[in-house]
Amino acid sequence: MIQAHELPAVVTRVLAAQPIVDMHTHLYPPSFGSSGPDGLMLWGLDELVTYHYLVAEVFRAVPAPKFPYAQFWAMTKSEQADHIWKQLFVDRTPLSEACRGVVTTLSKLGLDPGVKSLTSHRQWFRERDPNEYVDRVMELANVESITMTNAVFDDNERARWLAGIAPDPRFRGVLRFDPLILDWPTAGKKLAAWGYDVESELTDKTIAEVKRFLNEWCDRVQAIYCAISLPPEFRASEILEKVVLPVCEERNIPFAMMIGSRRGVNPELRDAADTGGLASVEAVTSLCQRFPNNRFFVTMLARENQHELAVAARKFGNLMPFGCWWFLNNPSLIDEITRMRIELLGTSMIPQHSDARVLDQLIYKWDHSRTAIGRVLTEKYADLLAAGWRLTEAEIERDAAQFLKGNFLEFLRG
Ligand code: RAT
Ligand code: ZN
Repeated sequence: MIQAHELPAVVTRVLAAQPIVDMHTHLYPPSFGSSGPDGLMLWGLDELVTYHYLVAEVFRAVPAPKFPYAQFWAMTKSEQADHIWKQLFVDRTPLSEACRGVVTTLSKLGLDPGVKSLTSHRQWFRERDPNEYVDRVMELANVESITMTNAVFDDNERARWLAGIAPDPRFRGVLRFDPLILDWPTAGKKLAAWGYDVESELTDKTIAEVKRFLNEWCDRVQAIYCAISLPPEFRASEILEKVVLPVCEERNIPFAMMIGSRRGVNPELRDAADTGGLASVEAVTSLCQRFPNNRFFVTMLARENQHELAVAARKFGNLMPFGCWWFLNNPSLIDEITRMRIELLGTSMIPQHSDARVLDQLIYKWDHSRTAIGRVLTEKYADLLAAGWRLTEAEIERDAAQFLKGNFLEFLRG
């Protein structure tokens, strides 16, 4: 039985020891290309330092037009990294969450985060073998499985799948097809060019052909679920209801909706251009109610949507809230959201995913999240002890396993 004063140490130890199944990342194995401008596997120092969160932050430190966007994008990746390093890590204190993440990652890799120049670290990364490095990072982050985001409308990725990719047991596939739902006219033209007999109207034949497309690609990427990122205004659509949800139901896989991203508010920032907005939880509950044979993973980008989403999950067993996404992936917000979710849902939610784009980020994203989740759990267990519960370490282990792995895998199985 655990005493209150032992809680911080036990919770920290148990969370650290629990391997993670990361349910949403943008990571790829080396077989998708680990170098050059087209390689999909992003890893190493320059990618870490030019993460789009840090691109946004360097333009706060040295704003355009004083430092023109075009000048930044004309630089090589290493030059961009040097610029960001100087502005955010040398001339300023790297206090933001994304900056601290680089510091944590370098420290855990045994590299001095206090250097003025990146040259020697760059050399260290150059000497890594990408394939072995995946193992090293997964071991350091204690991540047992990485879930990819396989964007079928991305020409580079699509070509690689069509050329044939040997499966990598460390990575699992997820089919992502945002344009199909957000921009059917363009997506439909692409499908037609790829040999599917589709028309602009959603006729029975077109529905059958789009289903064939989704099924073929789910098979190809061995999709464990399908996914989309949606704007705040999102409402159900014909193609979602007549094509996507039936395919997910037939395949018995969940559909993940990441709701609230507003794309390209400042296009000059490229990958860092997007912002978030308040969305409608009703759009979610309506789907959960009308499609009881479908299962929905849902994360929302607006802090203001979190409470309503957690309440909705109390009403629908086919709704699984997950993660503190993107601008919510900050300790103060993880603390608030995780606390509220535990109070409303107990252990029946997935507190976090990494959304890592650069392999090395797994190290910090999970280190920081484990700490934030651990603080909340410690307090919740203390409250439970005060209420008269006798808590064992095995119970804490069971909770950690559900939060970091089991709830995701169970919801996949249905
Ligand atoms: O978190 C991010 O890196 C965003 O740029 C998006 O990729 C978002 O996570 C998404 O999956 O759409
Ligand atoms: Zn993402």
